[in-house]
Formats: sequence, C-alpha cells, structure tokens
Amino acid sequence: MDWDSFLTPYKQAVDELKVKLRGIREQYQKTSLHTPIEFVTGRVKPVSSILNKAERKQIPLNRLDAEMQDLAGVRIVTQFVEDIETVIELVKTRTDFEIVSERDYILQKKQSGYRSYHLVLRYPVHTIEGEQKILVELQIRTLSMNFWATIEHSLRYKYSGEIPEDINMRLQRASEAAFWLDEEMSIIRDEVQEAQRIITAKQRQSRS
Ligand code: 0O2
Repeated sequence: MDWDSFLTPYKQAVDELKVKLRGIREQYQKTSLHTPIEFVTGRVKPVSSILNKAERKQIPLNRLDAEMQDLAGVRIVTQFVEDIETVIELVKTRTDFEIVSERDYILQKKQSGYRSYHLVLRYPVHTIEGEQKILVELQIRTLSMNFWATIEHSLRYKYSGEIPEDINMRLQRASEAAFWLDEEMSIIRDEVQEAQRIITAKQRQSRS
C-alpha cells in the first residue's frame, strides 16, 4: 500500500480545516467578542495506529476510506462547556462540508471517563485528479476535557490499552474532577469573560 499517496488528501483536508477554523478564532479576537475557540489542532493518523485500529475493528485496508472515520482528525478546544454549543452551531452553518454523524460523549460520557463532542464531516478536497470527498473527525472539547483525554491517551498507549486498576481508579476520579472544574468555571464565566475583554482592549490600546 502506498501510504504516502493514500494519506495526501487527508493531510490536505486537515491543513485546510485548521486554517479555516483558526480564521474564525482570529475574527472573534478582532471584534473583542469572547472567542469560543481557544485553539485548533489537527493530525493525520499515523500508519502504525491505522494498522492497529484496522486489526482491532476488522476493517479491510481497501475499506479504510469509508470505514475509518478518523484518518483525518481536527480538534477544537474551548475554555467553557457553553462554548462547545456555540462551536457546534457555527459548524452547522458552514456550506463547505457536510455533517455525516454526531456523537455526544459529554451528555453521555464513555466508560473510560472520556468526554468530548464528535462530528464526522465529509469534506471535499481538490486534487490534481479532481475532487475527492474525505471523512474528517472533528472533536470539540474544553481545556479540562482535553487535559484528561491527553493524559489518559498516553497511559493507554504506555500500557497497550490495559491500564492497571489503581491507575484506572485515579483516572476515573480525575475525570470527575475535570467535570467539576468545567462546572465551576461555567459559574464564573461572565467574570472571566469580562476580565478577558478588558485585557484584550488594553493590549489593543497599547499597540495603537
Ligand atoms: P488516536 O490515537 O486518538 O488517533 P471506539 O474507539 O470504538 O470507542 P471509534 O468508533 O473509533 O470509537 O470512534 P470514536 O468514539 O469517535 O473515537 C475516536 C477517537 O476519539 C479516538 O481515536 C480518540 O482520539 C478519541 N477517544 C475516544 N474514546 C476515548 C477515550 O476513552 N480516551 C481518549 N483519551 N480518547 C478517546 P483513537 O482511535 O483512540 O486514536
């Protein structure tokens, strides 16, 4: 399998979406409105992870484009849980891709303790061979959810998916703490946003 050519349109989709979503963040910053987007990241799944997942989920390699929906992954990280809804609404107004499916792991967290909102997009990429529609998984989560997921992902990798029971228990508690952090921050959200507006206005004044 020529992985490089197979994954090229996926890389293009990730790169284009990162530029577009970061553009939204910049537009918010210019207007002094609270930006619902803290940062945007993206990646094409490494070949070793593709092969692992294909084996685990019994996906034939010639069906990867249709059945592995996160070959291209983009993540939007927000400050507050409320921002996630704003981002979802924003994404739904877009006409440059279609939404194929949605999964709300915030309302219904995973057994692991994972929380995030997932959307699968069908995104058209223009290549020299014409248009190709690529599936992209868009994950939307708060900084707190992202912190937990990043740590848990590293531990899952370290222990090849078999995290020892005592660490698992700590992760469950950490997941509850992350939930509680989101709740507490939501309560003081207006205060925080007001402070951020003042800081942005000051920075703009000192630049002009
Ligand atoms: P990587 O290394 O992030 O690229 P399944 O894994 O069967 O539950 P499925 O069908 O692959 O789910 O889709 P889903 O649930 O949307 O999960 C896809 C991605 O979501 C994962 O990619 C992770 O990035 C993230 N994710 C889902 N569950 C968890 C979890 O419990 N902990 C963490 N840290 N992340 C999770 P991969 O395949 O793990 O690969």
